Amino acid sequence: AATCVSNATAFEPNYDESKIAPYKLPDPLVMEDGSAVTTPGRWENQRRAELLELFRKHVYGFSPEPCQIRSERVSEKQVLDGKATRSEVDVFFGSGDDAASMRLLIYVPTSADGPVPAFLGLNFQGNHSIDSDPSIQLNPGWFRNRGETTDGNRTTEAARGVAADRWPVDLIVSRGYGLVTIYYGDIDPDFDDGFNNGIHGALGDSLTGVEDESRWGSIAAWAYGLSRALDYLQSDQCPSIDGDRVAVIGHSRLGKTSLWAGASDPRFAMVISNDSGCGGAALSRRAIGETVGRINTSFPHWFNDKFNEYNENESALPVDQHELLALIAPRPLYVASATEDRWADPKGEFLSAVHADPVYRLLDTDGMGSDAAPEQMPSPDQPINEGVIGYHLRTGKHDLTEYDWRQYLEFADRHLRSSRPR
Ligand code: GTR
Repeated sequence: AATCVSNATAFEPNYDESKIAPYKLPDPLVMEDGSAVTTPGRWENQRRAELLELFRKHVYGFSPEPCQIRSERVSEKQVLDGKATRSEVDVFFGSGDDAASMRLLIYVPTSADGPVPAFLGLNFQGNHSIDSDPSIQLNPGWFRNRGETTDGNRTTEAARGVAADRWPVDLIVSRGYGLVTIYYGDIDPDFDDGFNNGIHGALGDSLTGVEDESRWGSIAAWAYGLSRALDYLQSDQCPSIDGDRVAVIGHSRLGKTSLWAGASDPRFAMVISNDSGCGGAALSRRAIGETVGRINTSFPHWFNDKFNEYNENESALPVDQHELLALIAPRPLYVASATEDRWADPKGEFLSAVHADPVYRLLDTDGMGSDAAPEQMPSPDQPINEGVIGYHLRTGKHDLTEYDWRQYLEFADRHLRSSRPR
């Protein structure tokens, strides 16, 4: 993203593997007291909870308990030559008239003969950037400035349809899936205001008994919004989508967000991390490309304040990001990287999946497939997708492309096709 160097002091990223300081990853299958986790029950009942708590305390922050939601359908229209029904639905964080809200843009295939599985993901440039149809309302909220698509932190008509490449609606719907997307700024505007705006401001008072330094950052707020969207998709208000078969997807900072959403909310049936990098899938201890210190300097609001203690001090972290992936086990997880996206450390993203594999195997799945996790990174454009953890390294830049989507659709065909009893 264009913002990555704006407010930085001199920072030279390291891209040289030989300069990585020796590190030891924490073992997801060893409790903090040193005892081994050797049964699925001990993982589920003890270690998983312990790790979640550690990520809340040291990395993403504690979020409030789920609030009540209510919803209001704003529009409904047949689109794509009648192939899909598109609707806009406002979901409110709370029952009061003045509760904060986010707007869901929802596509459902019209040919479906029952509730469909769906992808749910936040978008960067507004729902009106997914599709150039002028009947989608321009989002009235705060936007990071980005060329002619914005003017003084407001979106402009020029933003219509600009992100259509990242959201191949026709392809998704033709394959029998629904798509639900939300502008991330509806939940929390992406700038540092001391955690006061967005739902931080609206719901923050309900978060009590948490040290200031461990209160929720923006990634946790965005993930909280995704969980409330899932509340809606699982409710009677949304009969066309099967809320038990929702894959949460995100790119980059929103990939970090989909991982935290999937880790903290086990109702997400599948989780996709597209080029999520530092604070997402990439191992922090490698410190290749973007580092903990760098991300906390550029984006002080994404993580909790305590995460700053690990700037240039990653080995002091009680967790690393493979354990975030492990929190998603045994549910299907797909991690994707891109060859030119060195800032996000593709190898660190791959290794994270490899080191989450033992937890998946303990939980009786085939992890990354075959008998053991792969030792080598796959070649570009050679997905690993036989198991319940998928991975690919796409040729090209930091982006979410049709190639990526085709892999996710194939993976979803394997794992989300048949409905599961609730
Ligand atoms: C960059 C940031 C990355 C990634 C990216 C994005 O500036 O350094 O961690 O999140 O933004 O979200 O596009």
